[in-house]
Amino acid sequence: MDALLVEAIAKYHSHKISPWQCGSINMQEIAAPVSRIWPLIRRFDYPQSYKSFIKECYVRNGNSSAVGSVREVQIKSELPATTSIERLDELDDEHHVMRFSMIGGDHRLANYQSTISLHEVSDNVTMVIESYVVDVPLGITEEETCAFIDTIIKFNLRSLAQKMAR
Ligand code: A9S
Repeated sequence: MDALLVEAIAKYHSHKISPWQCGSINMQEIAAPVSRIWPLIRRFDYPQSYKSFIKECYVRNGNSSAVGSVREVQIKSELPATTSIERLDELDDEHHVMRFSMIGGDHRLANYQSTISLHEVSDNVTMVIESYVVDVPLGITEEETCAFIDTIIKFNLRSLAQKMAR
């Protein structure tokens, strides 16, 4: 793997995973410059621009790009959950890194913490890296938990890639 990506993973995606948690890293190469992708990623108030499972999103305290902002995500009806309450933990416009946590909602992803970072691989190719840590819910295994979340993240990142290809 490219030395740049190894460094990025070490720097931004090396979460401490407690014994009751699991985590993983997903990557998606997108044929677009960081300058076209980052404006979509950084919109904490508008995740539905590329996240297909989200119907609506409301930011509670108005300023959506301030660390500490809380959003209420309304999930599409065909999914097992209806809402997720999420907090913006970091938004780094210089290094193109964003972190958020799930702090509530009627889903089973307790203490989900996600980091997404963008890396220019060449002048028109960006590598998107997304990692997470989450508590393993009672009744399902670590592998099943990560498989479920990886499927959603891969779907979101493919949607983003398709949106950029248009
Ligand atoms: O939104 C993300 O970036 C990541 C995930 C894993 C979102 C998951 C989800 O929105 C569903 C897709 C509805 C699945 C939540 C919060 C709970 C689920 O069960």
